[in-house]
Amino acid sequence: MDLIKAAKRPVILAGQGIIQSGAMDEVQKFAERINAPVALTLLGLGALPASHHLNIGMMGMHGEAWVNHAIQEADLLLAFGMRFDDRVTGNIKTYALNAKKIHIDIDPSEMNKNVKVDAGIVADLREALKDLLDVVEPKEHSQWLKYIGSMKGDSAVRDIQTLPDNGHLYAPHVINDIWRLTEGKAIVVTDVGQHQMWEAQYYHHETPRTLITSGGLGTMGFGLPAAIGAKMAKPDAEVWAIVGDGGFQMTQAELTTAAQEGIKVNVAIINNGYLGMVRQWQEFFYERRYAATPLRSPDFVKIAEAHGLLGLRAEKRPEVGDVVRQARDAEGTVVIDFRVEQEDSVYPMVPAGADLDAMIRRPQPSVLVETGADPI
Ligand SMILES: Cc1ncc(C[n+]2csc(CCOP(=O)(O)OP(=O)(O)O)c2C)c(N)n1
Repeated sequence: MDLIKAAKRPVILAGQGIIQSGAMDEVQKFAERINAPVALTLLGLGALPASHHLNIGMMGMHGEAWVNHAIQEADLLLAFGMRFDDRVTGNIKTYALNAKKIHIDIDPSEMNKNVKVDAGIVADLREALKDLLDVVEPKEHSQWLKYIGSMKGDSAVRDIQTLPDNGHLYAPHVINDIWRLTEGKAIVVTDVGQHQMWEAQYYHHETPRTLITSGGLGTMGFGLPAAIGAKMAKPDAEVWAIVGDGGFQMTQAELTTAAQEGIKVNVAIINNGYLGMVRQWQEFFYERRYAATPLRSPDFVKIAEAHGLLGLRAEKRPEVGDVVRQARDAEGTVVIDFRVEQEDSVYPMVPAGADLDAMIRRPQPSVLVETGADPI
C-alpha cells in the first residue's frame, strides 16, 4: 500500500494469469481506482478491453514503443499474473531501473526469478486483488497518463497508414480488415511468427480468450488444430486461424478433420513465401543471408479444394473485404491464401537482449499514402 501511495508513475503489467484466475473485473476496478495505465503481455491481450482508456497496449519485443518507454520511465510496476520473460523485459540489467516492483503470481517459483521485486505476493490474483480493493485509495495520475499519450504522437496511427503505395498487399492491412469485418468479435487462433505479432498489433481484443496463441512455447503448427479445438469448445463462435505459410504446412492435414467432422473455421494464410520471422532476423542481424527461409508452398487454394473445401486468394487490398465476406458466409471451413508483401517486417522491434527502449522502427517509406479511409 505504501508503494502504491508513493507512486507517481505507476504501470500495471497485465499477464495471462489475470485471465486464468478470472480477475478481469478486479484488474479493471483496481486500474480505475488508482488511475494507472495498463500494459499487456501477448497472452494477457483481452484481459482488459483494448478500447479501455487505461489500456496502453502490448509491451515487449514487438510491443508499442510508447508502452516500452513508459515501463522504462515508471516508478512503480504492478505485475499481475505475468512472469517477466525475456520477450517482455529485453536486457534485464537495464529493465525499469527506476521502478519499485510489486509482483502478484500464483507460482512461487516466479518470485524474483527474472526480476528482483520489492513486494512479492504469492496468491490467486483475484483473491489478492479483492483484498487490495478493500483498502486501496483512489489516486490521480493525469500528468503521467497525458505524458504517455503524448509519446504516442504519430506512432498512434503507426505504420499501417504509411505503408508504401506499391500495389502490394500488406499483412497488417489484412489483419486489420479481418478485425473490422468481424467487428472484433471473432476468436482468433494464431500460429507462430510475424503474422502472430501482427495479429497482436492489429486485431484489437475486447474480451478474454478471444486470442488463442501458444505464447512462450512458440509452437508452429498450433494454429489450425487449435482453431478446430476452439470451434468444438464454442460452436457458436466465429473462429479464425491466422497462420503463416510455414506453420500451416506443418499441420495442414488437419483440414481433413475439419472437412470430415463438418467443423467450420476460417483459415487466413499470411503467405509471404518465407519463414518470415526468421527471415526478419536474418535481414536485421545477419546481413540478409536468407539461409533456409525462402519457402515454396503448394497451391493452397487447390489444397482446400482437394478436401472439398472452399479455397480463396487475395493479392491486392481491395480484394480482402470480398474474400473475408465469402469465407464468413460459407458453411464449411474456408482457406484463404493472402499473398502478402514478401519482405515486410514486424515493427517496432527490440533486438534480443537489447534495452527495452532501444527499438528498431519502421524506416519511413518514400511514398506515403493515407490508407486510413475504409476500403471495405
Ligand atoms: C516447430 C517450430 N519450428 C521452428 C520454430 C522457429 N520459428 C519461429 S517463427 C518461424 C517462422 C514461421 O514462418 P511462417 O509460419 O511462414 O510465419 P511468418 O513468420 O512468415 O508469419 C520459425 C521457423 C518454431 N517456433 N516452431
